Amino acid sequence: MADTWQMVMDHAVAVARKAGQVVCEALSHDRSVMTKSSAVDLVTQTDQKVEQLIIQSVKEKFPTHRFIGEESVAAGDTCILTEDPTWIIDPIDGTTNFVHSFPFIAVSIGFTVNRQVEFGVVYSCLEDKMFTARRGKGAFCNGEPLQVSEQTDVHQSIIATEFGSSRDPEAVDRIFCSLRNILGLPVHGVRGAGTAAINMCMVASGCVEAYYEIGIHIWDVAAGSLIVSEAGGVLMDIDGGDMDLMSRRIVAANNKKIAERIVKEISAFSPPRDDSPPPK
Ligand code: LIP
Repeated sequence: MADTWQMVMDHAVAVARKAGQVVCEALSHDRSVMTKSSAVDLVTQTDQKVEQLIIQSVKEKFPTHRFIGEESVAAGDTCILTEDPTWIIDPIDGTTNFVHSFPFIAVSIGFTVNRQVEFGVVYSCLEDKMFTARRGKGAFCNGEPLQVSEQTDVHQSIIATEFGSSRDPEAVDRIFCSLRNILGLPVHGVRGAGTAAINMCMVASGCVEAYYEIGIHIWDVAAGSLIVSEAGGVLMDIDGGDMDLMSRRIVAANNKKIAERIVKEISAFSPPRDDSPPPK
């Protein structure tokens, strides 16, 4: 019997590539920039157009599937993960990069069944790198297998993180406290692509030992979480517990030793969960 989810994943890869082409074409036009949760939480008409392109193409082929899309949630859709087959979509991960033509921009599509990620697709469209993973079947970039770094010494590592889009003073203080702690271990370096999805693909590719961030959303990390684990990496919450896709906190690393070492240095805080009821 044909593998049901493989057929679905094949569609995800095709629509991610098409979406990436729309994003790249939009780079040569003026981008109308709007804001969401803060003056630095940006969105453009291209984000909205690409999300609708993906959703409409899926509805035609898989009419019973559900969606959690960044811009649909921003427009008021609920962010509740059920057991139903669900597409978790970030149409442009790295929207700020897109607005500024900073060359790391990804279309990220995660797919869950029974609340478990069955496949992840991250298309880094300016690099033309299609990162994919099926649960239990490995992770790949343009068809080549991915393997995390074998490094076990955090002092010989590169760590990725982001400053995020919160400018709340306490959150900013904690972000810089964590950054200072990790930089001072010392580590070889700290990097950030400006997109959670590509940061996680860099962990899966072995060029970064770990990525952590507080403030991300499920659509930023759902696809990348499977790509990391299928490349041999580990995922956990900022406090060392199990990763919770709705918690807005993540550590993705090449191995448990590096992950747990990073956790010790993070000044943790808890943004409102993605599945929290909207403020009244
Ligand atoms: C981005 C994330 C990134 C985070 C940014 C932003 P977006 O997603 O990928 O990790 O630091 O604040 O949330 O908004 O570009 O889809």
